[in-house]
Amino acid sequence: MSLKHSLRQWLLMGIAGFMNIQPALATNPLIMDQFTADPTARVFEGKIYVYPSHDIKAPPGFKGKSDWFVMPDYHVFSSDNLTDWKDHGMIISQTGVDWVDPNAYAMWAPDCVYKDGKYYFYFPAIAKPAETAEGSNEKKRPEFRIGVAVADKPAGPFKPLPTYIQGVRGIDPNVLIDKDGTAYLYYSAGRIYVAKLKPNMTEIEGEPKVIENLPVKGLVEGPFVFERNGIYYLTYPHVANKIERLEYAMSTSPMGPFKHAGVILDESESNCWTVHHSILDWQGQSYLFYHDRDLSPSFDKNRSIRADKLFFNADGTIQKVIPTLRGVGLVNAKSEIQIDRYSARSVGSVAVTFLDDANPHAGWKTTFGNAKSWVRFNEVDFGQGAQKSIQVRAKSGAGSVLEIRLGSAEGPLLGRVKVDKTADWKLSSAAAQHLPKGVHDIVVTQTGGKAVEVDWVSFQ
Ligand code: FUB
Repeated sequence: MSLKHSLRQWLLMGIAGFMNIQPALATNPLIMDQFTADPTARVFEGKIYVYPSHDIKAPPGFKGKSDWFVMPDYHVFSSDNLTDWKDHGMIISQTGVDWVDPNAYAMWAPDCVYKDGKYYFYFPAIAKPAETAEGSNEKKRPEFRIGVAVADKPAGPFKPLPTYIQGVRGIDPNVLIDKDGTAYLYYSAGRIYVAKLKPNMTEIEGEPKVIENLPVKGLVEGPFVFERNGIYYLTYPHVANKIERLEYAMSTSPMGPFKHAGVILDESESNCWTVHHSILDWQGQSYLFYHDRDLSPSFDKNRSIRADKLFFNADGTIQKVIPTLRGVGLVNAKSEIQIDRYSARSVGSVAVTFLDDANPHAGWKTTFGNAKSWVRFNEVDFGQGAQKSIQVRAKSGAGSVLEIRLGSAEGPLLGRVKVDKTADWKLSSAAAQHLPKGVHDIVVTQTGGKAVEVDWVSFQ
């Protein structure tokens, strides 16, 4: 790594670390420095807030199962552009809630809603094993309950209530506040249940009811309900085959009856067993937030959150979401453009691997195997197009050449960067020409005949 590069990285990380903002990536996964799962995305106070759960590697002395989830707490993240994500830090921990077993590491998928000036954060966790059941020596079995924490602001501080919601046993809470102000709590416990919440948002009215007409074969969990043009959509992960995929059902009422309507997201190509999601409208576009195992290919209980665009058909049905590496945020041309999160690539001869297998959080590199191998990276924001040079962080055992073009592999040439023979990562640069204003796709092609590894490309 060159001194200049180290200094720049250090400065970027320093600034980002100070403000808890990640260097802008805008790509999938959304969060690189930690594992995140089960994202519920909401718009509060003009920003996107994402409430995921938090997977970690088992800490020393961990007594649970080695191949299972280890989930101690929750962080909240926000963004006003889908590119820069700010980590507001930990908002609730298993050690800070009276009723939660502080050693259970089972802070599973949460939700957060706003009502009458307060933010209500709903989270499942394993309750402290109660002392002996009344009148017997029998120990109560640990069970999942759903708690509530309340805040004045979307990032907290959240104050957990001393006990869980009475009458509810299960996981994956989701709350819909209907147009008339009535709030409904959905959750899963083998099947999906719904109960009306009292106006205090912390107690249910009557008994929870099972939602009928959903698949009964294969696990169904993780409900996320929303209303659009008078249609209520109940979306949920379901194991129809071997692992979860996202399906949905439609109704004209929040309590149902719902009718199964189709699949939103197919099973993950990575074979991640779980998927868990939410759907958000932001500035006229709908987005699916979900998770996969990008930062942990060999252990799918260390997950990472993603976002991709979601589209409705004219009749209100939902088109299948196409999962991408590219994600949804615009990428500034001056940033380190991570072309390994490409939008498209040539067939064969392009490989994406971790920069450092021992530290997946450092991200990936792209290896262009032979001449004519290329990747396209969509939606780079050139602003006023005042950049003058192209920089590439690359290495090549025999030396190579990269061409960067606008739009397609045949598009206008923006520059040709020669990468000298080097065993170490090195910055190579070339003058840029024809740089456009505004947002454009770029294509990076290897034209030098020898393999070259690329960390990132940037326009300065
Ligand atoms: O993250 C733990 C559990 O895995 C969630 O609660 C489920 O929805 C599944 O994603």
